[in-house]
Amino acid sequence: NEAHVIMDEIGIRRALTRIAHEILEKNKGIDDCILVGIRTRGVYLAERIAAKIEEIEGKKVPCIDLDVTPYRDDRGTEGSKKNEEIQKQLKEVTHNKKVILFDDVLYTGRTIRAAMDALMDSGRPQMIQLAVLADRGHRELPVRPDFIGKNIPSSRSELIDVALKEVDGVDQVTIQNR
Ligand code: 3GP
Ligand code: 5GP
Ligand code: MG
Repeated sequence: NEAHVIMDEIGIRRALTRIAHEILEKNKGIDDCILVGIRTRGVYLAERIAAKIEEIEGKKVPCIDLDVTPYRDDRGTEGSKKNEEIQKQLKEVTHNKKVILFDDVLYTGRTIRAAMDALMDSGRPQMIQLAVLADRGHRELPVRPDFIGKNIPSSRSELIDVALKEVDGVDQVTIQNR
């Protein structure tokens, strides 16, 4: 049951550098954009891209994090703060903005659906784009990423482990059987 390394530190860095350039190209710069990282690891991807964009473009881009748990259709929502804190915080920063969502792995698309719900509940973004480090397929909703670190065809029984320095001490994407 060994884990196979799909992306190492250098591979992740190059993929994120490419995505930063793709974001700048698609949006003709970074004006009116806001990066929204989905907890947990999407937050660090968004922060790294923001740092790269500042390096490349010399402009700061706002970066916030989003916890979509209260918006999921398939998870418990005990202590839901759906209608208060999250919305208030989001509304001020995302209204009329081009929102770029970040997640580490895209799978069924339900997390992204939940994230879009959270955003639409609180203001009206001009546009929503999606960036993921890994797309493993198996969508259950019509969700398609705009920016992809790596397509990782997987079987449902496999597990993709994303390790990022900020949380796990190392940058590495591996695949293994559950
Ligand atoms: P993340 O919060 O950084 O995305 O969902 C909590 C964590 O569990 C995720 O970290 C993710 O890395 C890991 N995980 C692994 N497999 C799955 C899965 O199939 N579904 C979900 N929701 N999380 C998974
Ligand atoms: P989805 O909602 O698209 O099914 O799954 C996306 C979310 O679930 C991501 O935020 C991710 O954390 C988690 N996830 C689903 N499958 C995997 C996987 O194989 N590996 C990891 N690391 N996370 C996964
Ligand atoms: Mg994730």
